[in-house]
Amino acid sequence: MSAMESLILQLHEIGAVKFGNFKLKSGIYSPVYIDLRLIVSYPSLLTQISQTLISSLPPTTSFDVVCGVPYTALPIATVVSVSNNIPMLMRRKEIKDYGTSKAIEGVFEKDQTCLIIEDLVTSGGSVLETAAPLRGVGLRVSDAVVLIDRQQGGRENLEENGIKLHSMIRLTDMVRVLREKGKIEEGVEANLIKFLEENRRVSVEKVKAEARVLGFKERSELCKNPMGKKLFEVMMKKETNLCLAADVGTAAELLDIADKVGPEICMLKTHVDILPDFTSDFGSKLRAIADKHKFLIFEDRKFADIGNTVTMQYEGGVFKILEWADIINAHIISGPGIVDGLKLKGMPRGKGLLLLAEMSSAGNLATGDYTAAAVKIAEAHSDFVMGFISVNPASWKCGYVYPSMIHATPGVQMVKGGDALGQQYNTPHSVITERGSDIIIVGRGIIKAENPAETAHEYRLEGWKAYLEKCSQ
Ligand code: S5P
Repeated sequence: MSAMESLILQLHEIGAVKFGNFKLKSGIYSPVYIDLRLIVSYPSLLTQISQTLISSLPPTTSFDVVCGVPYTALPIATVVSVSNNIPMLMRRKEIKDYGTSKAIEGVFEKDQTCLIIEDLVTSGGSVLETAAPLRGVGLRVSDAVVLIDRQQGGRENLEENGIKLHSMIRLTDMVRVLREKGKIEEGVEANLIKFLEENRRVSVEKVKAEARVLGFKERSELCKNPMGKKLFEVMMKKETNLCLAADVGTAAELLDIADKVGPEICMLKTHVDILPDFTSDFGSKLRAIADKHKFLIFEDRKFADIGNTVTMQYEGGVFKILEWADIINAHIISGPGIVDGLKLKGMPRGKGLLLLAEMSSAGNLATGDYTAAAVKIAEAHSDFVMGFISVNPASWKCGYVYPSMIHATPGVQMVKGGDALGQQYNTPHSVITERGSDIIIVGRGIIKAENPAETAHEYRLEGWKAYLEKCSQ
């Protein structure tokens, strides 16, 4: 029996490979589920895997250091490093707010070559996520070695990004061996081959964007919603990714602060239902200021009802939001019908919608599967949905990287903290770089300042500096 066959049987034996009908992170159903996190409990198997990984590389592959893709491949990389006496590097998944804030830990020299070690490759996105910061610090990355290749486009996606993928076990080989050894039925193999044919390539757009941070210019070209495009253009032209949350006491004050802060912002966010002196000409007055200073108007109405009701709430009533707001937002609690409803009114007028995929307040329920559902709805309506209200899109497992979508993040102040009612604040730098957002939404940080215009200028500089820093990574 070959070393590869023996490994396949052992992986099956410990339950690291399972057959059935499993929902993957991406939302698709797969007839096979592979969980290699288990291997840490089987040290001799871990050693075998690490040895076979290195011996399966073509002899011409040379490298000075190795780096495992966090987390599952870290123990594999460690064993490779220790048993072959090759130094290892570690990529931080979460960059800390404090301390040295390094993305890559360990000692290395510029222009050294780093071999990436991965346990499982589907699209290749995780390998690219690790390659980007390694390349960012001056290392060369030309090869990656993986224990199992799911054969769903990873090899091609990596090749396009200058990385050759060496796979020890291909999924089809694994299934063939298990069938030959009588571990699974013929039908299971046929089912898997059919699945692979139908899911040959996992979104390349996603993977490419994961590899490097695209700038607003490239992203505006990918954006299907005209208001999203416009927002990207405003941000680039004015060099600002600051949105003012104008939560002031009266309409008069709002118009006053809009005019003062206007030059600093790309977007002004309103809660029109808090203004006691609202009159029907509010919209046209705010529009005139927005046109003068070239910012977009975002009414933070947080629609949440069924499709039919929101069409009326959007268009009618006292506020007539549809007439003056460029952008609105909605919860997805009522399902995708809410987007259909708002789209019915907003699309013909070139408006844009942000979905609340996360919230900034402590204990909120917009997390995990809920966030993933918002992403799915946005993908299905990318002609009208221009992005998300999000808090930490870099942590989303479900594709925050769709580069056409704009992330706007509330809960921003110059220092971390919160208010007495559950609001939680992060800094502009952390929101844009570590948390992967695009726009900082700042309310009390600016409106309660002694000089809001001056303070807005400071936030604008911070936000834009962080954006440029992210692009240069
Ligand atoms: O999750 C959210 C979503 C929004 S839109 N958390 C929020 O705080 N917001 C809004 O952002 C909130 O309604 C308010 O208008 C603004 C934050 O204001 P600040 O004064 O706390 O900066």
